[in-house]
Amino acid sequence: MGIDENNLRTRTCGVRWRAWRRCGARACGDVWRSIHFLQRFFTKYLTTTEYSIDPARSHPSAVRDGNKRVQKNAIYAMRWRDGALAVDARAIRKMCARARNAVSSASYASVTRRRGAASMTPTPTVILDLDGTLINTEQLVDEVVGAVVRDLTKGALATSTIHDALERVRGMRPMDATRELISRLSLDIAPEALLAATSPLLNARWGEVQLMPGAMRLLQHLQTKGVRFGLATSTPREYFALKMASHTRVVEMMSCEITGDLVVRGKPDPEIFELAAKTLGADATACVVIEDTPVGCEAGQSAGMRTIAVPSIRDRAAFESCADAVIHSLYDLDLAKFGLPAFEDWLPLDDGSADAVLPIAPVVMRGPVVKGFGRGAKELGIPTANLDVAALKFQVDSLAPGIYLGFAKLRGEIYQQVMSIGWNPFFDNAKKTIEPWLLHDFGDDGDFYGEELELVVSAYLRPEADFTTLEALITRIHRDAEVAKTMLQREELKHTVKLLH
Ligand code: ADP
Ligand code: RBF
Ligand code: MG
Repeated sequence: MGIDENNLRTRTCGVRWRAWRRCGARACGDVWRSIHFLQRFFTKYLTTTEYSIDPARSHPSAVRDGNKRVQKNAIYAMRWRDGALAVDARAIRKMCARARNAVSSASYASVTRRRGAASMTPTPTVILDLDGTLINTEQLVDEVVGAVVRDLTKGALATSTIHDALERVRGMRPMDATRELISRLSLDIAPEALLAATSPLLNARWGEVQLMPGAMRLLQHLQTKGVRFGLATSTPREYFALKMASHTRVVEMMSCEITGDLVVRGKPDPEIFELAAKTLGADATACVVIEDTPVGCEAGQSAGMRTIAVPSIRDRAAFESCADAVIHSLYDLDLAKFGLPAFEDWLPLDDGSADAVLPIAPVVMRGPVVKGFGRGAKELGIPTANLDVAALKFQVDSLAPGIYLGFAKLRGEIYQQVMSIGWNPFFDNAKKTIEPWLLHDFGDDGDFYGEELELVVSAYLRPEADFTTLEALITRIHRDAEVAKTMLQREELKHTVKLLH
């Protein structure tokens, strides 16, 4: 048997149920909107074990029988998503106020799962890694620790050997990583001594690190949808404060922050994720871990959790056995695949295709047009007016590698542009490039090397991809340009042109 419907109606809902009717069904006026209203209500405010209305299941009978039936379906829906539920009066009042009519009285009520009730899937809890996942520390670590190791070995090791070893130890606690690095590179130094050399240098620079692209969007989305989330980071508490000094908002949003010093064994041991789940009151099977390293994914997997990898290392194959999904950046998270509420900020193209673009906080970059690899126009028939990545490091780091659209200003004129930022996997470039294709035929005036070019990057389109043939790459870039031309006319993106000087 599921939840006793009458009991639920009187005890849990009572006055509030009438308020739902008033605010939801009646105030909203139609069946669909009332379903969505209730859905929002459940996902937003019933936070202990998240319940939600399934519109797909509610809809047919709802349409047939009208609003009364919709409300009944809400109850059924709760039964489908059974679990322990606590409704907090403040949240209900807030919800009702938002829906215009404040509820006159609401008291704390709870519905407890009954024996034998159908087992339901609660909305998962999300456990996030910090370094390389939410904050961009990895380049800094490679730069600082790499330099110390080079000094130590007096140039005996190739830069790529050091870099590979650093990638392998990513995700571990500082002392664990230092030990492992010494062992991998056969360094002649005690771990304590190496750590004493690197940590003051890093501590002096943690303040520089930016949030990873898409990190704040993800956290805000989870918060809005009432999904619980917390941190499980190998960073010890003393570094944590330094790293987060300019990102206090991120810390405030977390329901828990488990730092590396709180566990006996660090990642890849599952202990840190087990402790995070316990602190969040979640079952391991209901947890989704987001990680950038194989070490972290292994830890999550060993804890019995599902894992999403957003690799900060080049070797994507290293995640094959330990991640349930390997994505390119946080922009590409498919939350629905993990039973989480999907992002709602993608703008679909409305042309029957599945294409969509993701508006982002616009990024402006300007500088002289520099030489690239010299193949855009020649090999692809697609010239790209490259900007200097080194001079635009801050802007480039605030964007995930990928394909974007926006506007360009050149010689006082505005153009639409579609661009790639990254390594061009088809050509396997070793160097990151910024490559905007201005959507205009310049004819004989088409040489602007050294001239000042200003760009606004307004929306994300897709990750960089590899292709089996050059033709496939060219076809895809032409499609990107069509998408850009259409979407840049939309009000949601058009206004970003004003950011150009
Ligand atoms: P590179 O590898 O040096 O960037 P490309 O083959 O990509 O060379 O050609 C880019 C150059 O082509 C630009 O720097 C610019 O001078 C010229 N160009 C002509 N038309 C365009 C256009 N529509 N968009 C971008 N660059 C263009
Ligand atoms: N290169 C890739 O290797 N993969 C891509 O998916 C890709 N997409 C692109 C999309 C656009 C809109 C543009 C302008 C370029 C893209 N490129 C991509 C980069 C292309 O390989 C590069 O511009 C040329 O090699 C010239 O350096
Ligand atoms: Mg170019």
